[in-house]
Amino acid sequence: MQNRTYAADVTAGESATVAGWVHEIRDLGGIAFLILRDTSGKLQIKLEKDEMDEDLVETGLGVHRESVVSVTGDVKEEPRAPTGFELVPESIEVISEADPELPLDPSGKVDAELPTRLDNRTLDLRKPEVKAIFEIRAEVLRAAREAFRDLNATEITTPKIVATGTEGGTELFPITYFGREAFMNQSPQLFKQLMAGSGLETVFEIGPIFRAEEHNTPRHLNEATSIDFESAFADQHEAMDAAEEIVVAVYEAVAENCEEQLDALGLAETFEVPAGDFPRLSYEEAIERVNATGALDEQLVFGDDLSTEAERALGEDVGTFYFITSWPSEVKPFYIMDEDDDETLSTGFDMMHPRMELVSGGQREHRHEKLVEGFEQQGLDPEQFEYYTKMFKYGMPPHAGWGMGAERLVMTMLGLENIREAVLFPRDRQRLSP
Ligand code: AMO
Repeated sequence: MQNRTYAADVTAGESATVAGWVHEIRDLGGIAFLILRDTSGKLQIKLEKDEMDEDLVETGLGVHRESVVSVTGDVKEEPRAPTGFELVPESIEVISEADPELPLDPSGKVDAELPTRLDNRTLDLRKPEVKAIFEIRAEVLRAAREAFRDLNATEITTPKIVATGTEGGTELFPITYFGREAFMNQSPQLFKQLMAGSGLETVFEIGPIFRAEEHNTPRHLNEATSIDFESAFADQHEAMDAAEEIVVAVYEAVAENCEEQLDALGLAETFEVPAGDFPRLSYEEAIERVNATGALDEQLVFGDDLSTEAERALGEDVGTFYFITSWPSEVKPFYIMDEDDDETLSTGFDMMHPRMELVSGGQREHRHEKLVEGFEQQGLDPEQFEYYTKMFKYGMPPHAGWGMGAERLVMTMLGLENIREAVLFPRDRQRLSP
């Protein structure tokens, strides 16, 4: 729209055309205020019943909340107005009239349940504290991309329609691909490894992953966004260093560039950038520590995965981001390499936020024979993965990497209760539209 000025950018003493939504109409009798809201903020529009053109006042007072209007007039300084400015209108044009029955109140005066919010995201994101989540999410992804560039990583995008799964444990979503069975990809795992063996060496991808998780929890989605990293000639320790760098970099960027958004979320005073040097506990140390907290009814033994309760107990005990390293080989997938001196232990690691797991990774098995053995041990048919294993015969360097859940990163960063709050249009057991 030509000549449009954002509400936050008006200058006293100048004429301006502003456009946005009718946030509120305050009718005080002889005088009334139309509060206009746009992406930058709000602006008070003054309507004086006896002084101004009757039609103009009627239009301003008659328009329903959340209608889209454009208003032209002179901007005046007005200390009593919420932003210190007020616009005295010469014309008001109603561009798109809103139904008086709104499914959700964007002014936030009436709270809405999450399902109602998710059904009406357009209206929901008119609230500053909800819009702030997605502005911060965008900053997280932007900063991650920038930090990957510092790690010399090239951004790749890999297929989401695939012939096989890779992440045992969660189910696949089958689809029909020209009459053949295919699946939605659970992880770019195999593709990113193939690229670590290519001339690119160090790669990253930010893209969707699909998991047919049966359970409905506040931390699982059926379509999530994975931030994936893979690097040739790296071991698990260097991969952990990279994960730590990315997390610190995105927190720093949010602290620096999202002051207004943190404020809208009530986090301006408490937001903390982690210092790095996250403790690295071995799996055995981790289970001993969980057992020592006494939080679990049953003691953990070697080979157990960490339940949600165990993760919570350990997170409270450690109190910062931390890694769990040297997981038992049997709980990690075929592509994770075992430790040199102990085949029962793997190079697999998880990075944890005190609330939950954010990252899984490890050094990869790059020796062809061992890799094929691993497939067989996991009950997978190596022939189906030949496109992948074959490349390990043509010069595959040692490599390591990880996957980080973008929604969990945002959720834990902002203290959101439910992961769905960090997704515009979440996919879960119930939700397929919008
Ligand atoms: P994993 O399956 O542990 O590892 O996933 C990595 C990270 O992705 C996020 N995540 C999810 N977030 C929300 N809902 C889900 N259903 C979901 N599933 C995963 C989590 C998790 O820590 N290929 C390996 C990574 C690697 O080794 O490089 C993998 O996918 O934050």
